[in-house]
Amino acid sequence: MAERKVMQTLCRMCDDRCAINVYLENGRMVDIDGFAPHPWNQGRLCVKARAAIDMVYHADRLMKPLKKTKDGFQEIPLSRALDEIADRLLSIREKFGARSISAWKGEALGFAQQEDMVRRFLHAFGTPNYFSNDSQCYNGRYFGYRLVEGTWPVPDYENSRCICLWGANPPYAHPNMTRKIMRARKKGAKLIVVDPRLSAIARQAYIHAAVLPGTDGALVWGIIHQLIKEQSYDRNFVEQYTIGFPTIAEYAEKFTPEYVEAETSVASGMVRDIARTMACAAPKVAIYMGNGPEHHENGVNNIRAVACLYGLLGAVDHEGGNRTVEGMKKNNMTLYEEIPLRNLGPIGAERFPVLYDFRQECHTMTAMSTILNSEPYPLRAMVLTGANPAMTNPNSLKVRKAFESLDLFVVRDLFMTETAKLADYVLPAASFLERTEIHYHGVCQTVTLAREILSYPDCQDEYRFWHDLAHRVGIGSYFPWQSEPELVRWIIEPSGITLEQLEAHPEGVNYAPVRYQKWKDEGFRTPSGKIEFESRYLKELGYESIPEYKPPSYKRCPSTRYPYVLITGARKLLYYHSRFRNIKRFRTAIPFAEVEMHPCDAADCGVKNGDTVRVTSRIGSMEIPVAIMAPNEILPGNLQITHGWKEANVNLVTYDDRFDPISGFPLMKAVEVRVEKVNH
Ligand SMILES: Nc1nc2c(c(=O)[nH]1)N[C@H]1C(S)=C(S)[C@@H](COP(=O)(O)OP(=O)(O)OC[C@H]3O[C@@H](n4cnc5c(=O)[nH]c(N)nc54)[C@H](O)[C@@H]3O)O[C@H]1N2
Ligand SMILES: Nc1nc2c(c(=O)[nH]1)N[C@H]1C(S)=C(S)[C@@H](COP(=O)(O)OP(=O)(O)OC[C@H]3O[C@@H](n4cnc5c(=O)[nH]c(N)nc54)[C@H](O)[C@@H]3O)O[C@H]1N2
Ligand code: SF4
Ligand SMILES: [Mo]
Repeated sequence: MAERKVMQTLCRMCDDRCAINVYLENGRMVDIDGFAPHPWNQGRLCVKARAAIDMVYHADRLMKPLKKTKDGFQEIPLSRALDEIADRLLSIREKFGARSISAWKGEALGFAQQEDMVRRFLHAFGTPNYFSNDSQCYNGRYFGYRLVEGTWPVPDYENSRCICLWGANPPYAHPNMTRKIMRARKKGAKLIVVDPRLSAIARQAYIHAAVLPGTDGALVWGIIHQLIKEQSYDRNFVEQYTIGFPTIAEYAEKFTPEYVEAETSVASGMVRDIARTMACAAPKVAIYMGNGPEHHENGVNNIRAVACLYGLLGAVDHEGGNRTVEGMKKNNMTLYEEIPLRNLGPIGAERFPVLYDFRQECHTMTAMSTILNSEPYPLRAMVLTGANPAMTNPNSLKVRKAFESLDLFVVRDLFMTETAKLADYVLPAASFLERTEIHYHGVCQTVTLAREILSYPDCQDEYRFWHDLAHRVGIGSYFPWQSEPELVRWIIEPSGITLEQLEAHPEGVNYAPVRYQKWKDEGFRTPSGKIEFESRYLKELGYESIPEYKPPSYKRCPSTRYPYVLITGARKLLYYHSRFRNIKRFRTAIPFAEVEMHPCDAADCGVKNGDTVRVTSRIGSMEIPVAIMAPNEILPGNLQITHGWKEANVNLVTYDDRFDPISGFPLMKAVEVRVEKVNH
């Protein structure tokens, strides 16, 4: 008789982290379904959850450590691989100093303890050079909000009367968010979507404002202009809880609806409609900003302007508006206080001081140049885990060159990716179903234990890897915990919640009740304690003090050489960055990459559906088949290509040398390109 068992954990095929039941037969996973008692997903799952079984048991899964030799990759015992890596780290440190060593944590590992243990290792070893996918994700938005409100709040969709999705497409990117939005819409909330494309969510909208890429700031300022002109902003809130109103009121003057229309292509009447719809619903206006606005040269200021708009609507930390999440008390794994290393010159911190001040992140694009030029000092070794930057960072050719020129490059992954191929050592990693970690669902303020369901001998979990390496390079005392559960026990200790409680409650444990308007007693977590329409902190760093709108380059100086504006990275439901192309049923559904084009542009280029075109920017070029969209699905002059396809890698053309000046984010959503038909 087969031994059957069911275990609860969290899905991590994306960062939504839905609660799941995993069914096992004789220790082998046979099915996954939703675990209904968890408040986050209430039993619902998206199509990716079950594909975790295909991923874990995939025939191409790496199972043994590999070392690159002149005859290609050769298997090597795990302990020998770790010994050799440790020896090389020590000798590189001896020769070039500790800061020549770095690590990179990718999106696949999430953002809690897996990130912190990498940071801990680095500081214990003596180097500040921590890199992650957050050089191009999240921080742009986080900074925009933090500068104005002190933190990035979550939308309170279900109590909202007006929902605005700004450069986000939750039906593909955030399935649980979509459910909440649809429920609110049924209760009468008006949905506004700001997106150059008619995305899946834009199809559901009451108003779809198809802005030109990178012109969001003009639209926000236009809304602000209307609110002030019609005196429909929250005067009491503004007087008591904000600073800098006169300055922004003066700046907003020029953003008349007509000016905004010329800048953004959103009709002037629609600008007025948006402002009135928001004013009528205020303060129950819930705005969510996605990835769309942050991959631009003016991203943070455009996002900051939206955060200012919350202030004017009085929607900050308000029921039906945007709520500030409370964190759980916990022990901090990082060593930034015990061993501060800013004096060692973290890569990118001088150029993008906010990135280091707010997040202690180093800048991945600067790192590529540093590796290649040793400026301002040599960066010679990297341990990379849960990322595939040869596909996901801009300017892939340069990324490849940089990784190839390292003295030591170690990659931990489940598969032999384009990045892993460049490594000296490839180590098989445990998947999310093979490790134990905690996750916080900020929206419901619960903490949940994600549990190890199975394991493979050589596929180490993240903690075991850093622990074993630390003990080999003489910093073992910083990694005293014997296992992940022990580490979790230490992390959660100050919360008063125990590991046993988490084990007994797979539906999660609520760590703090949801409260609104906390600012009444606590103020805001900004330097002034108020909402900062104007930022003295930024001014002192040499930036403009208010979020001025700067038109994107393609508008300021249009290029005849590169006349099209390429948006990249619009999510597809089935694929996650460079992941899951190897899952057969997904590949059958979406078999190849395409460049999405307006029919007029296709006619201009003389191409039809399925023809191959060459897309070229100043950085590089790539070839890809054409998909002609309906005329209302994409703006004329714009193209869209989703990243993550090795057969058609759009990051061969994205810029790694044009940045948002505050976040350091690369320009990936208004890339000037030309398009030519390829005759094969
Ligand atoms: N299935 C799936 N889910 C994912 C991911 C995935 O790869 N696959 N990735 C995850 C990650 S790490 C992230 S960061 C999130 C991202 O989640 P979202 O931010 O929701 O990302 P997208 O679905 O790409 O939606 C971004 C939208 O912005 C629009 N856009 C582009 N440029 C502009 C602009 O200048 N202004 C405005 N207003 N809009 C613009 C695009 O057309 C697109 O529709 O998704 C997460 N979820
Ligand atoms: N042009 C363009 N580029 C973009 C974007 C865009 O919009 N446009 N979006 C950017 C954004 S927002 C992000 S977040 C980044 C993401 O970029 P990355 O962080 O590089 O994410 P992935 O490509 O998904 O790579 C994750 C890797 O981790 C591996 N993996 C999966 N599970 C595990 C695990 O449990 N342990 C370990 N060790 N490895 C695992 C996977 O096999 C995969 O190779 O991409 C960015 N790149
Ligand atoms: S939304 Fe889908 S992929 Fe993401 S955690 Fe939930 S079930 Fe998994
Ligand atoms: Mo991301």
